[in-house]
Amino acid sequence: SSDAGPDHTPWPPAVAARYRASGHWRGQTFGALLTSLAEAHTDRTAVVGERAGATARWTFTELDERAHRIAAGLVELGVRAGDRVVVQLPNVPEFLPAVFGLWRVGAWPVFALPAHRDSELRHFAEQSGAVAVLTVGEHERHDHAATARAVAAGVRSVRHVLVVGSAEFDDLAATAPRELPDPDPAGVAFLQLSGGSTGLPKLIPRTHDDYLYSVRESARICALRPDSVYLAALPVAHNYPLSSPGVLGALHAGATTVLAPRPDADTAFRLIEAEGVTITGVVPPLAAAWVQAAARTSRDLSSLEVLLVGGAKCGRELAERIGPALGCRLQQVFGMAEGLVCYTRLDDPDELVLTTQGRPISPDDEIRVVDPDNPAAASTDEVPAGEVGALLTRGPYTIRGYYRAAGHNATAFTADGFYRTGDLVRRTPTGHLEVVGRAKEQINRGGEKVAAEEVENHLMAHPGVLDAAVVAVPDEYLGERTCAYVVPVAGAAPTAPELRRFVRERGVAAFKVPDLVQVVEAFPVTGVGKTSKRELRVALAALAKEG
Ligand code: J2J
Repeated sequence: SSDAGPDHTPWPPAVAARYRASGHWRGQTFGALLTSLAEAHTDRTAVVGERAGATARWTFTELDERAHRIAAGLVELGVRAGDRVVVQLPNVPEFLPAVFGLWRVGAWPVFALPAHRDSELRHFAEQSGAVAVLTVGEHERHDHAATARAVAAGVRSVRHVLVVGSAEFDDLAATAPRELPDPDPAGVAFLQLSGGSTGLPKLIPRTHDDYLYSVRESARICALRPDSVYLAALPVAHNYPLSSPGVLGALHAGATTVLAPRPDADTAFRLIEAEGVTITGVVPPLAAAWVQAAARTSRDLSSLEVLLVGGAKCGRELAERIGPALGCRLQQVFGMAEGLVCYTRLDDPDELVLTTQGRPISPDDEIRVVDPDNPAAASTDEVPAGEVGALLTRGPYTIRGYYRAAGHNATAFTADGFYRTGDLVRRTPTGHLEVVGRAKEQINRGGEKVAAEEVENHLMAHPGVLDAAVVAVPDEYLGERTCAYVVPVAGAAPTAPELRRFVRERGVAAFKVPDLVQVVEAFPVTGVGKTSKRELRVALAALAKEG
């Protein structure tokens, strides 16, 4: 790509010094953290998870030991500090020792989601220059190992495919532990994925120092204690169940993490009852499904104290039903893999908990609500207090730039280092944020993010498609779904099912396949001749009215 420039953008040295002086950044790596957790919590249960019909129940000591062995095995394989490894693991217990093993080596996990397919994994491997892909075999009727091998065959840097559950992986995980130098805590620890709005997902470089700060504070804000039990219901590689407070917050507190193989109410309620789960996090559609299921469940959910809801807007109606239906406290969370995470506090007045998406983790999270009509607004272009504007942020755990994306960074960040979140918010006098909309070209499909341009590019690869525009349609269950407007080339007549199949067969996550397809003769245009997505949304709303 044209994105020449430094691989990533560190915080300015004076700012970094400030974050260290205030105790946010403590110079600890994830590997060192696990060592100290194992010393403090030895025989307490760290992780409970299921794979291939068997339940694993590992103590902190066992988790630490497994991570040491995997680290040694990776080194013997030739994986080195600074190498990138695409990790595509569903909620299997091996996720934790494998990721901590990589961290001990100083290798960087690149966190793919289980839903990602060939085209996304290839992009992550290419963009990061990954040396290996770590995955599972068959999962939810998809052969992940085969996908990983296809990626390895197509991307030169990829030398190894490691499959959890295979004899090779078992051997690697049985390697004798060895001393390894601790990586630089100020250095990159892993690459997260952006929800994206342009083209393919961007990679987000997070450091040990910055991420551990957000994890530590999240655990405190969510009141995690050693006797807490956190249920990871969502795919654990995602930033939310990983760190808000997520499995890392639970580990940090010496609590137990339970990995749900699936997020449905049957599975989750079974685990809540069996493991005495005290806290978990879901997206709004899942919260709605759990609320419904709770009315007729025979499971005992009385251990549940807190339900986090975030990833997409939780409307007031749903928010009000959660406490009564599930017998727990609602905690809203508004976060992003780029950094900033906001929580309603457990002792906030109900009104704030029901109507806002929380306030930032850190007193040093800087928030600016700026002119929403100017995509290039500076951090000084603030709207009057209490009005809606575009959210900009910078702080001790928000990145200053995407990985290997200098060109994109020029518009995604302000000159003074604020990240343009693309979210439209209003700020209350208490400093809480209410998310009221979005200025970015992204569809939020019940928490799963779809970059309009990525799907448009897939559609435009079809020989019968001249132009494509993907927009959000309001949806009662998911909040939003995707609608692809398509202009055919002269003489072609691609049908909706054909186009949906075409996108799916290009190897993309199922949630990116357009829910609706409308074939039209031309797009409405704006004054300067650009496709008017606003008018397309209006047209869709009219269509929906006609029923
Ligand atoms: C409205 N929009 C929200 C909310 C995220 C914790 C929780 C969520 C994420 C996440 C995360 C929202 N109401 N409560 O990383 O650590 C939308 C916004 C935001 C984008 C980020 C975490 N919570 N959103 O969802 O990187 O548009 O992270 O900018 O996937 O999700 O998406 P993502």
